[in-house]
Amino acid sequence: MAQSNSKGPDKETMRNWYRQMVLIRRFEEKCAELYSAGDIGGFLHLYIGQEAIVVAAQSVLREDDNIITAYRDHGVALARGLSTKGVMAEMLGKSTGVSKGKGGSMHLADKEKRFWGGWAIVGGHLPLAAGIALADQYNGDDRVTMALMGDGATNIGYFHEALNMAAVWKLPVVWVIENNQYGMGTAVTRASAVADIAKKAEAYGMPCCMQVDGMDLLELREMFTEAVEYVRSGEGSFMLEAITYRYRGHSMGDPERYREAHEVETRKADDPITRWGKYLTDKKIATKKDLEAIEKSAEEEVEEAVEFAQNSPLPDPEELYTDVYV
Ligand SMILES: Cc1ncc(C[n+]2csc(CCOP(=O)(O)OP(=O)(O)O)c2C)c(N)n1
Ligand SMILES: [Mg+2]
Repeated sequence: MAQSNSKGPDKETMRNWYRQMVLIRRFEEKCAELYSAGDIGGFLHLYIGQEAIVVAAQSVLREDDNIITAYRDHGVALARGLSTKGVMAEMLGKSTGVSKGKGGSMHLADKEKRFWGGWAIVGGHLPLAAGIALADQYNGDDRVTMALMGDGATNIGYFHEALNMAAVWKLPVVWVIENNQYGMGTAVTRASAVADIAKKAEAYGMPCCMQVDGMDLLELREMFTEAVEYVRSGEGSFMLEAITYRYRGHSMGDPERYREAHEVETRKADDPITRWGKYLTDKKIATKKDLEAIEKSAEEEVEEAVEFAQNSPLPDPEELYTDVYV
């Protein structure tokens, strides 16, 4: 998705970022409804509030770059350009889903788009990111690997092992911490010895201490641009921390006893979608009517995806024996 030129992004591209964020939001609101109705099973972790991060990240990546994330992965899949129908069908466990209905919410992936998943073990995908980057480095490809993770993942052994190897071998990875303030129900300040997570980069000799407002699309783009340029030039890894907030529970059914309702309400003033919409109208890049039309078209896309998913067949029982190692 090449979205900018030397003069900066054009108006259509900027409106498209709005559409991508709205699409993710509407998609997940619909998923919450379908989950409550029993149409989606397993776990469901919503990205609501964090949309600007992946849309900004994707806007500076090349189509052949790699991206990998944890279980809060619907936004990455949609921003990466996986079909809304295929992602929704996966949510419903249908054979037309991006993982043939066998992965579900936490295991979205697409090999052709170099979106390597969707991983449920906290931090478990970080050594994989290092391995993907090592393969590119070995083959002389100038691809960048972007690895997104939560704040909680930075307290896991995998994180420290992966960052150490990445630093020793100067692996081309952009490590993105999505600090949404909580790991399940534990506040960052209670779980991380250094709550200022961006500082952890220093321990591995990476540029320090890159922190960015994760609710601000333009600030994010600036930092991602710097990070991707640094990594692609062969300097090694770059770690950045995006300060964000999730408006919904950790997953569906989270009683949210660890925070007050007014905390969530207060944080809603920072909503990345409202902010970006305001920027577009203030700068006369879009009218309120344009934004409404974008919202309507995103809603229609989600409705069509639901219809497609509901009318799709379940995987054949024989599929239990395909795509397995042993
Ligand atoms: C190794 C491991 N330990 C514990 C869990 C249970 N668990 C699932 S999500 C989560 C919190 C992770 O928080 P964070 O990395 O901040 O990501 P967020 O959910 O906030 O996006 C935990 C502890 C797990 N999936 N894997
Ligand atoms: Mg978190």
